Amino acid sequence: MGMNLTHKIIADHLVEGRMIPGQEIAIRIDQTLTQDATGTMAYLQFEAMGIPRVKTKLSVSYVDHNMLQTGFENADDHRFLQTFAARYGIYFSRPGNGICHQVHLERFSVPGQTLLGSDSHTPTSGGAGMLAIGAGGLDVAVAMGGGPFYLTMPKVVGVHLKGRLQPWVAAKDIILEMLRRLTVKGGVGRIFEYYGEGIQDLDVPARSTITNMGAELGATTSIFPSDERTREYLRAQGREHAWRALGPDPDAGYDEHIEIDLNALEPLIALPSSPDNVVPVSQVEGTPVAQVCVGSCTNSSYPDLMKVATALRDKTVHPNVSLTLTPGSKQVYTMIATNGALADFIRAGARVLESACGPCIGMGQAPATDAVSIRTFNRNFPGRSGTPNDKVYLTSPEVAAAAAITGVITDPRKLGAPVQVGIPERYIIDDNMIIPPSDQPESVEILRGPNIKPVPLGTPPAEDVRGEVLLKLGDNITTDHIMPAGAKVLPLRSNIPAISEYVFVRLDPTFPERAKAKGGGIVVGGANYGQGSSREHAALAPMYLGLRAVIAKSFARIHWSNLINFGILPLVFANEADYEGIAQGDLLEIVGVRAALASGAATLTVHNLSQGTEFQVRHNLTPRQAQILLDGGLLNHIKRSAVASGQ
Ligand code: MIC
Ligand code: SF4
Repeated sequence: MGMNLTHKIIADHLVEGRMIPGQEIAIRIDQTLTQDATGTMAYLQFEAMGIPRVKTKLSVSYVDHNMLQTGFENADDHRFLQTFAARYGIYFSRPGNGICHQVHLERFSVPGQTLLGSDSHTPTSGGAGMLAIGAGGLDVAVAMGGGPFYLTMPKVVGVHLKGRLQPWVAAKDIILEMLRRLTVKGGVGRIFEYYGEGIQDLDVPARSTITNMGAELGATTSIFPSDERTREYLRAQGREHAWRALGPDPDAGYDEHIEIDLNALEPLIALPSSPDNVVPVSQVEGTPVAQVCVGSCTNSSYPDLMKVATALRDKTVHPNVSLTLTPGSKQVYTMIATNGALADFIRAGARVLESACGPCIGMGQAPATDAVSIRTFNRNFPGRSGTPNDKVYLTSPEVAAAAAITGVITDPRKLGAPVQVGIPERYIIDDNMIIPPSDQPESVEILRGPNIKPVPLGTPPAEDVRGEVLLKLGDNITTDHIMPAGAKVLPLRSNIPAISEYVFVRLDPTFPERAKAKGGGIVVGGANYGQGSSREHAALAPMYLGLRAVIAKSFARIHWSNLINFGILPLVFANEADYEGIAQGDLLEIVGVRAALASGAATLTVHNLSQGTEFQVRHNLTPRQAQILLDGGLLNHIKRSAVASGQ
């Protein structure tokens, strides 16, 4: 049996382990990316490692999240990031240049290379045949220092796209269909590799919509082959030299199979408040809409925006609708400004925002109370827009355009002849907003504002870990629940003591105060705990409040690694039924933690001292991860290893 593309790229980069699903492997990382909301911590951690210059082929620092400057914090952070990049050999994409994933795809993606990014939507570049993975900032810092990236070898799922997309049906509908079938936890421990005749109709931006939102499946990543469509895209980007043909062998095998018949696919929509709550648009047609937001790293490419602009031409946005536009990059923005499509948006009444994440991460444009917001984004987790009890729906740009015009959810097939827009022959290329690293790094002074506080370190666990159950939660808890983002909280990303005051506040405003009063404690969760973003703040800030362990039915990949990196024990119920026997406020004692981690024993006993019961949990850690926890987190572990090896 031949090899699939995923296995080929992993085999090319494998430094430890074997490609057996479920086993830990380590891969070499060619490129890294960070964004500002996770970048400051990642770079502070890189600095703590004492490495003078990044060792990757390419590292890029983007500024795209923290764009509202309502105080000094964000601007200070941007200045820190710019000076840090100049000093340590990192390219700096200035604020205004665009969303990290869109810009990276355009200007830096290289088929067959590996990319590690401190943002969960890093798989966007998988649309151009990269193995692109999202991770916590500390893992990215290690990769910048030349260290490998450790991950659990995923199963590779072959996704066969059969047939052809029908008019008004978009790449977004393919990934919404995947979410409808598999749910937000269906991709955990998996990489989705797309193939089949149906991929021929998808240009690279369309493919990247799919790989981007594969993050919502919980997948490790998603990937398309590098073929003539990839070549055409790289050529239009003036980078044909980066292209090489790369795909699965004709007789490639996959661990699992999925087939989607594009002929039968129709426009889909994710209802509030989970990306897998997917139904056909026709089912909710007529629902009044108050806001439409076009943009985000999922759907803000040139073809996406041109489709909306064309639909809006000579029309006015419905009087009850506020339409916002966030172009994905300066390149896309310049293109629509040059060809007149921006004027179509403005004339129609769109509120044109800067090229950044914007409303996707609650940086402004929170919708009105009880108002339906239609977004071309990838996440509609509760409250993420900034409005409590928000009603955010996720759709393709086509469906968004239809709603903006009619004021109600509308099947775009009713708009008449479909708008056909592909990628241009040649994009407008001008990298003037990407600053290369300094050639005199010693002379660069790193500027730190008062918002930038040192990274707190974890502490090694006691032999018996005792703590109160501070919260008992259900399934699919997101990192937006654990560590909210938005305009108020995001500026504190470089200041863990300050941001820790917001841990879990959307679920329970008393959490930070209770955690501090009790000297920390334990959280109990359901399945897929910690899904969503890569933000390590969802581990770091709880660690700062004294959280020692999370006991859950299962964990999302990135958050699980982040918990380990910051010395919080991620434990799963040996018997899920034991979840029922725990109440919030119970006092738990996990016995023999150090001994179990050191000996490799996978099962630990937990005494519920309040209920007088006991149950078993498992830690699922490799010996390497167990040692990280014994040392009180990855930074401590790196320091100890350096001391031990005399470096
Ligand atoms: C997100 O979409 O949730 C974010 C904001 O981009 C996060 C990163 C962060 O929290 O800074 C992500 O996806 O990893
Ligand atoms: Fe930015 Fe939204 Fe993409 Fe996250 S999902 S990187 S917030 S545009």
